[in-house]
Amino acid sequence: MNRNHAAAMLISVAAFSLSTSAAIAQDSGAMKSMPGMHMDAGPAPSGSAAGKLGDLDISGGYVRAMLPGQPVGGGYITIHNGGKTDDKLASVTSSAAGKVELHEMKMEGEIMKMREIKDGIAIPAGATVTLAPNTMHMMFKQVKTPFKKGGTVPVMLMFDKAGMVDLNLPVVSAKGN
Ligand SMILES: [Cu+2]
Repeated sequence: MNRNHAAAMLISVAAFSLSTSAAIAQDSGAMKSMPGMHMDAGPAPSGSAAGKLGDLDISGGYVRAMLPGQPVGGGYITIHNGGKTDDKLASVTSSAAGKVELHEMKMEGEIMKMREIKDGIAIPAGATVTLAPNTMHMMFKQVKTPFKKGGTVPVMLMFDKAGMVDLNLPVVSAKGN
């Protein structure tokens, strides 16, 4: 894992606590059948965003530059839950996009398909969950200004237990470096 602690300067942590939903425990099996979840997609590019929120260590956050005509942007991040309680990445918002969805890639026959993960991404106690090319990603829709290499994209990650955290994700090349 490539962690750049200089990137931590970009981060502010908001320590709000969200009320706990009774439904969380039932939802944690959502990612069980993800074939690509443990695929090694290589290290995150240098300069990627990192932060800490309660028991969660966040690292490797970045988005890819958008190619001309590309309607949506993709973002990636790694979340480690060092605590004893399961958590869940419930949603992501960004002032740079009308909405941000959580997506997973899945092989259907020989075709890689993308679909929305509607009930959030489980971050079990002790686990490290990586959103990386070919597994899962943040999908930015209704992007206001196409992501350009060298820029940053602000996001707010909302977790069921840990609360929310603001990160500025650096924009790397469309190829991911
Ligand atoms: Cu997608």
